[in-house]
Amino acid sequence: MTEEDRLCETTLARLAKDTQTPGYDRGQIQTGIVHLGIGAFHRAHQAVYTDAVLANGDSRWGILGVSLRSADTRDALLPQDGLYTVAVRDGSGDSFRVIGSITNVLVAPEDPEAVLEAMTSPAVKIVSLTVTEKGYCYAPATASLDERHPDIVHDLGNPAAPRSAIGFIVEALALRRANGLEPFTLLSCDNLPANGETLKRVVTRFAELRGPGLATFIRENVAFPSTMVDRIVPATTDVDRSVVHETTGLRDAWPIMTEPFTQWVVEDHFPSGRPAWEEVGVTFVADVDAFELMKLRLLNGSHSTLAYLGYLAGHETVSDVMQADGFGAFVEAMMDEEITPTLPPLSGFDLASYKEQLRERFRNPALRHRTWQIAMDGSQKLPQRLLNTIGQRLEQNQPFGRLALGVAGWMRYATGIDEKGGQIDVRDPLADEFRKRTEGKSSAPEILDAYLGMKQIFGEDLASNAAFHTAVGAALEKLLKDGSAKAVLESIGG
Ligand code: CS2
Repeated sequence: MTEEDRLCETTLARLAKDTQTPGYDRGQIQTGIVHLGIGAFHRAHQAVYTDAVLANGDSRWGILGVSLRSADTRDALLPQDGLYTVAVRDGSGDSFRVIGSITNVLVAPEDPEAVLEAMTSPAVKIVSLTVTEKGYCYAPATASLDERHPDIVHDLGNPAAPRSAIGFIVEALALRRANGLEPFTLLSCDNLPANGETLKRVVTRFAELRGPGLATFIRENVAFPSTMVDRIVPATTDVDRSVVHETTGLRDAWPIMTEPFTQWVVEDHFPSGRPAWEEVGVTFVADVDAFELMKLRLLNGSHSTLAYLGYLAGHETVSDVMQADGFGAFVEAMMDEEITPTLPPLSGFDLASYKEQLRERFRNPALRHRTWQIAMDGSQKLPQRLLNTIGQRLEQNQPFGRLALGVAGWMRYATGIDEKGGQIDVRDPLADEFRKRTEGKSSAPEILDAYLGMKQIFGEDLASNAAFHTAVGAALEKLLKDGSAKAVLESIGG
C-alpha cells in the first residue's frame, strides 16, 4: 500500500465518482464542538449530521474529537486530515460518503492540558459525549456518581490533569467561569435513560466534592439537554477496509460501517446556540424521555438479550441469531407482550411499525454485528435495558419470562464458560468480580445468588424480590440444563 492512495484532502479528487465528498471548504471551518469519546458511533452519527450542517454553509461547527484512552483514532484520522468514509450497507447494496466535520483529534492521556485548552476556547459552544455507560463513573443501579471510582478519586486529587470525562468537564467549566466565559452546553449522546439529567447529576456531584460554589454555578448556568441516539454501528474489520479501498479507490485506515437507518431526538435547550441540526434530519422536542425509554427498552433490551442468548447458542452475528429457529418469534413476543406495556404513550407514533422496522434492522444481512460486541459491559447496560422494564412488570403484576431469560443469559455468559465448556472473553469493568463470585459454583441457585449479591447492578429492591428470584432462577436452570437454543424455543411455546 502506498501513501498516494490514502484518503486525505489532496487525494479527494481521486475518489470513485459515486462516493459523496464534503463539498465545502474545510479550511474555513471553526471548531464549535468538542466531542469526548470519538469512537465509531460518534463518527456514524453526530459527525454525519454535523457534516451536513457544514455543507449547508454554517462553518462554525467543526468537531474536535477527544479520545479518553487510546491513540488509535487519532493515528488513523490525522494522516487523513480528519477525513473518513462512512459505508451505509443493507441487503440492497452499499453507498459511500466521506465525512469532513472532524477538525482535529486529541488523545487525552498524552496531553490533558491541550484538551482543557480546547474546551475553554470561546468558540466552543457544545461539549458532546459518547463515552459509553462506564464513562459516567457511576453505580449502574442508581446512576449516581461512584465516589470511590479510581478515575474519580484521581481527578479530585489532580483537577488540572484529569482522566475521566467528568473530571475534564468540571475543570473546563471551572476555567471558563474563572475566565468570565459563558459555559458550554453539555450534550450526552449515550444510551442512558434521561442521559442529560444523569450527566448533570454526576457532574454536579463531582463539582460539589471540589467545592460548593462551582456546583451551584453549574446547577444554575449549564444546560444538559437529553437526547435519544440511534444507529447500528458494528466494529470495523480488515475486510471492511478492503471493501472501502476497492470501491472508493482510496485507502482509509478506519472507515465506518453502518446501516441506512439513523435517528437523533434532542431536547431543544442550547443557551449558547447550536447547529441547525433540524435542517438535516434531527428531531427537536421539549422532552425526550418517552423516546429514550422506547429505544432503550425495545432496541437495546432486545439487542442485549439476542446477544447473550445468541452467543450461547453459538451464533456470531445478530443477523445469524435472527435467522436461527425461534429467535425472531421470541424477540417479537418479548417486545409486544413484555416491553410495550411498560412504555409511556407517544401520541401519533406508530409503535407497531417501529418494532417491525427494528426486527428488520436486526436482520440486515450486510452488517456483521457480532453478538460478542453487544455483550460487552453487561453490568453497565442491564439496569436500563432489562432490569427497569422487569421492575415495572413486577409493579404491574405481569409476567416477564422472556426478559428473565435475557437476564439469565447474561448471568450464564458472564460466568465466562460457554455451552461447550469453552472460554468466553468477557469484557466488563466488573469481569473480575464475576469470576470471583461464580468460581466453583455450578448450580443455578448458587450462580443466581452470587450475581444478585451485586447490589450495584440489581439494587436492593430487585435483588430481594421473590418473584424476580424465582423467574430468573428458573430461566437460569433451563439454560444450564437445556442450553439457550432450546430454552428460546420453549419460551415461545415451540
Ligand atoms: C448495542 C448498541 O452494542 C450495543 O450495546 O446495543 O450499540 C446499539 O447498536 C445502538 O444503541 C443502536 O443505536
